[in-house]
Amino acid sequence: MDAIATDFGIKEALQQLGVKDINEGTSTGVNNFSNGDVIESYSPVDGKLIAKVKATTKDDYEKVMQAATSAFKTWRVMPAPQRGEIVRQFGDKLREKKEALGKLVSYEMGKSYQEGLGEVQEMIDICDFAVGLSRQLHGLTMHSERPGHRMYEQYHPLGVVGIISAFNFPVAVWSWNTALAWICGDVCVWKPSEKAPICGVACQNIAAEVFKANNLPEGISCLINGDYRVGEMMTKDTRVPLVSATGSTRMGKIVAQEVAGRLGKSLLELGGNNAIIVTPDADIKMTVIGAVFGAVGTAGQRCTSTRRLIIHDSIYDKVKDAVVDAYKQLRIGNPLDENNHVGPLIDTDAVKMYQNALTQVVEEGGNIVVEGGVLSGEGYESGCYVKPAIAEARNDMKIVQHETFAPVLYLLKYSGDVENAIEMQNGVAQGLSSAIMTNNLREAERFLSHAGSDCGIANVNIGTSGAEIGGAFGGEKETGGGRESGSDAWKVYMRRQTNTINYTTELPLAQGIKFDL
Ligand code: UN1
Repeated sequence: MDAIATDFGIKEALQQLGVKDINEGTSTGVNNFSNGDVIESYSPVDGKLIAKVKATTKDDYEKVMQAATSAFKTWRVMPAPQRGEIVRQFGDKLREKKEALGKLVSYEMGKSYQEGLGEVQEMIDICDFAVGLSRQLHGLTMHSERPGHRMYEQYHPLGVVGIISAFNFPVAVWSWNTALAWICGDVCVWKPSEKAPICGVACQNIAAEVFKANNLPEGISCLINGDYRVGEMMTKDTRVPLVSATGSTRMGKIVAQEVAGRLGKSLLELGGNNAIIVTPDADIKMTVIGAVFGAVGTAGQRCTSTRRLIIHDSIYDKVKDAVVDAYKQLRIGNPLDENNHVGPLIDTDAVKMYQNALTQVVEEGGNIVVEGGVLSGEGYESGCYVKPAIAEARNDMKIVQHETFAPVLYLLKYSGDVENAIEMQNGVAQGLSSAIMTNNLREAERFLSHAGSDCGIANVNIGTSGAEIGGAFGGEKETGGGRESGSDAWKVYMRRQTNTINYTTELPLAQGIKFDL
C-alpha cells in the first residue's frame, strides 16, 4: 500500500472505504470467496499500484451463487417498502462516503475529481429514486369478460441479476442496476471491470455494511472479479435470469447471444457515436460549452461522449474557431487536482487506440485542426495522458463510423435543411445520445419527431453527455436497446404475472366456450 499516491488523500480515502491490499486480507463478505489469479490495479493517474484483488474461480463462483440464491429467499418476501428502507440507508452511507468514493473513482479510473463526485451523486440520486419507487411497483387491473371474475397483473422479483460494468463509470452503473433490482426483490452478482476492481471492492464494502447492520444476508450483494471468462460464468448460468451488461458493442453481442441461447433476458447499454447538430440558429456560446464538455469530459471515455459536431456550412468557420479556441484553455493533468479539466485515459492500450484513430483520420483524408499527442515528463509518467484533438472529417469515413473511446472530436459540415444534418446524425451504427443546438422551434421539433433522431437520448440545447437518472438511459441499434435507471426501467428487473380470480360458484370459460360435463 506504500506505492499509492499520498497526495490528495488517497490513502485516507481507501481506509475510509475499507479497502485493504489483498495481502493484508481483502474486503468483507462474499468477496472473500475469490481465490484465483491476482489482479493488480494500477492508477492511470500516476502509474502506481493501488491494491490487488483475486479473480473468481469456477468453485468460488459456485459459492457466490449459493450465497446469492439463498439470500434471494429471504429478500424476495420482505415487503418492497422495507427493501426501500435498506436502499435509503445505502444512499445515506454513500452520502457519508461521497468524497472518499469520488476520490477513488478519480484515482482508479482517471476522471476528474468533480466528475468522480458527480458519479457518486448519480448513485445517491438513483437510491432516492428507488426508495420512492419501492412503494409504486404497480401493475394494471383489467375488466374480466366473465361475471364475478377479477383480473389484474402483478410484478414479482426475478431472482439473481448479473451485472457486468465498464471501467468508465465504475460505480454509478452498478448502482443504477442494484438500487432498482434491490427494491424489486432481486439479489445482485456484480462483475466490475477488471480495469477498476478496487471501486468494486469499495462499493461491496458499503453495501455489506448496510446489510449486516440490518441482519440481512450479505449475498443480496455479491462481487466476482476477473475478465470475460468470469462474465461468461453468468451469461451461461440459467440461475441468472437477467444479465445487465455495459461496455463495447463487441462484448454486448457476445453477451446477448449467450444469454438469448438459454432464453434469458439481457439489458444492454453499449457503444455510442454521439453527435451535436449545430444549426444556423444555435447559441454559439452554449454550443461551445456543450461540445467541449461532451468531447473531453472523462477524457472522451463516456458512452455519451460527443464524437461528432455536425455544423451548418453558414456558421462552420465561426463554430470551428470558437471550439478550437476553447481547446486552448484546457488543462491536462492529475484529475485529483481541481485546476485540471482533463485526466488520463484508462491505460496505455487506450492511448494506442487514440493514436491509431488520429493516424487513420489523416489517412482517410481528414484534416487535423487541434493537434493530438501523448504527453510525457513530470506528472505524466503513467503514459496515459493525451491531448484532446479535433479533426475535420466526413461522416462516411471508417474512423468516424467507429467509436474511439478517447478525446477525438470530428467536425462535419452540412448544408441546406436540418434534415440533412439529421440524416448524418443517424447515419452511424450506434444510437445512444444526440443533441441539437438551435433556437429555432421548427428545427428542434423536427429533430425530436418520428423522422428525427433515432437515438435513445435526444436533447435540445444540451450536449450529449450528462443525463439525469430520472429518465430511462440507453439507446437503439448497436447500443443494444436496453434502458436503465429512471422512468419505468424497473420493469425489466421483475417478471409480470397475470392473475384471474373467480369469486362465483360457476366456472364459465373464456371466449364463451361450452364444456358441459
Ligand atoms: C456511460 O458512459 O456509460 O449521461 C454512462 C452521462 C452519464 C452516464 C454515462 N450520466 O454521461
